[in-house]
Amino acid sequence: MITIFDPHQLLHAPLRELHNGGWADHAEIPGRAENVLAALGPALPARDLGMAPIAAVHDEGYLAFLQAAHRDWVAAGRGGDAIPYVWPVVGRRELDLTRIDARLGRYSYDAGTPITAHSWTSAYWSAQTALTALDEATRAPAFALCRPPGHHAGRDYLGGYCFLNSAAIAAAEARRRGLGPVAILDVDYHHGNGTQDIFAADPDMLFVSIHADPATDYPFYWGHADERGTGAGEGTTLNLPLPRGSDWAAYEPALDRAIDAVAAYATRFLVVSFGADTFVDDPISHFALRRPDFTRLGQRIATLDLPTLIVMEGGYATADLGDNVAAFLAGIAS
Ligand code: SP5
Ligand code: ZN
Repeated sequence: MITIFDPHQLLHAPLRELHNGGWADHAEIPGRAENVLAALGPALPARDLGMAPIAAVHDEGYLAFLQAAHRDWVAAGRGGDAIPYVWPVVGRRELDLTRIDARLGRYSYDAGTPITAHSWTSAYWSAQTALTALDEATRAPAFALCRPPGHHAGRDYLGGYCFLNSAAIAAAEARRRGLGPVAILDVDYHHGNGTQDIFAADPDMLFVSIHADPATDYPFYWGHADERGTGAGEGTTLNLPLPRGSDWAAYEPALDRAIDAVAAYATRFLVVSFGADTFVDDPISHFALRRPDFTRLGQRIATLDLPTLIVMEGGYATADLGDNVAAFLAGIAS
């Protein structure tokens, strides 16, 4: 299978995140992508397909904020990574404040996603990696080795280690090119709240997600089974939360439901948001999939027999990540 990767994606290296009331080493490190590359072998570089497909999904003010945020942070006399700490939860999001501290909160939903001097560059090339892989995916399944991940990022907010929603950007671009109906199948451990939000009211994009029950797991506020889309988009969102500890025996029936939903939508192009944080040894997650289960997961998705773009999301057992991704891709290609 063709893998797309751009080395600019390694520049973003957040130092720490809040964890159980203290600072911990950040889980979303450049070594993740390096480990995957080592397992898969050489990748093709991303082409620069420009800002238009990104601006078709993300808010103009948000994109301007993201490009300037770390410079603004430094200009305010700060060092290290820029981290939000106050959010306009009650009204007043429209206030156009200039103070970097206010802007950080306006354009984020969590404090776990530090902005470094290189976050924009890495996120931009992560999106270009997905768009380049989209070109390949019309011929044969293609893997976009995206980093930083994207599925928690919404139209105008970052969070969950994500800045630009590469899967959503590629899915919207696939639809614009007339490849649809397009479906997004999200199999990261965490609910893809950003992707869901971007397409919630959109009847022409199916979003199906299998993830840890948000009653117990991040991102808590989204991904519950009763979220089925809004307005004209009602019925084009399907959430399949599973309890902590779920192994393949628990996962497979949910996967069957997800696959049935994708097939019933008359899907002609599939985007898979793939996270390997469902792995039994993932340090921040609590499912129990083992390496052969990733091959089974890929094989089941391949039964759809659709043009497929795979976008890398989470997965934090770094030393196992490349082998887990390889197992999944082998299932897709079989
Ligand atoms: C793309 C993706 O998988 N994002 C996950 C975001 C989860 N963020 C909250 C997890 C809190 C656990 N803190 C871990 C500290 C590791 N040193
Ligand atoms: Zn995840």
